Amino acid sequence: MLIEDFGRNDADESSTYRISAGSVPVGEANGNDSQEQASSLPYQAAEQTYLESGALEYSGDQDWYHLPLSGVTTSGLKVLDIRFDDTGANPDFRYQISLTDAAGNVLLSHDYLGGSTAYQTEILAGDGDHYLLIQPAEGQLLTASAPYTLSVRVLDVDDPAEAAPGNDDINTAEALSPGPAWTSAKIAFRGDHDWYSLATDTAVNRVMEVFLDTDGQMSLADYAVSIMLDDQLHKIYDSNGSDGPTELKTSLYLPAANPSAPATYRGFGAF
Ligand SMILES: [Ca+2]
Ligand SMILES: [Ca+2]
Ligand SMILES: [Ca+2]
Ligand SMILES: [Ca+2]
Repeated sequence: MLIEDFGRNDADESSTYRISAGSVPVGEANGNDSQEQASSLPYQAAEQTYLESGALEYSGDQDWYHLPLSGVTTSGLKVLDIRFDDTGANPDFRYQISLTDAAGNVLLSHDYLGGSTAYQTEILAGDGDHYLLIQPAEGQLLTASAPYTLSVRVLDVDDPAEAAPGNDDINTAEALSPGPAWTSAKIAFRGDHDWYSLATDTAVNRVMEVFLDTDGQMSLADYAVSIMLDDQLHKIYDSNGSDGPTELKTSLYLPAANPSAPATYRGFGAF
């Protein structure tokens, strides 16, 4: 350990200080500081959840956790319900939570501010086993132990529209038939985009009506519907979906196209 003046050596005055150093017990010291050393997330069968509590306790502490997802089979989509909370011991400390799949793809990177409400998200799992990493956010200094709790529940989510090739982009949009019939679907995970296309008769002027609702059920997502014709035409959304059922509707004027024009693509997406 070296103590010295830092810079401005031409203006030094004598100045006293005191220093103390000692060792303290920690939950783990260099026990899981790399992906190779990742510790297993303990599985609680009763809650069907992987649960762990830990702490960032020293400079350079990284906490890697191994999720043995290749051994978990689902009939639908494998979605991870991830929850993270601090215990209020170190408010304003910024944690970073990262999730990677077996191939090293980063599926989630989130900064969590200590003292705020628990973080929860649902992520579509990739292939093979996964890894969760808890570390201080970039630029965040560690001056005191920063404890946390972490839980991961593996959900089996039924969303047939996501079967390959899925409907996550405009090129794999699912065709809708014009008319009063409803198509039921689901926003199944964070970042789920559901694209639909609608072929319209362009010989005459028309008004297109679009309805999206949750059939009277509480909505668990903030829904947005964008209606595209070459470029974005119109967007409707519910910025606080969780305050009750969602009902969105809109009407759009679709002018007749020049008969010599090529067929025009019209679709809309919700996310
Ligand atoms: Ca630790
Ligand atoms: Ca560690
Ligand atoms: Ca979907
Ligand atoms: Ca989708």
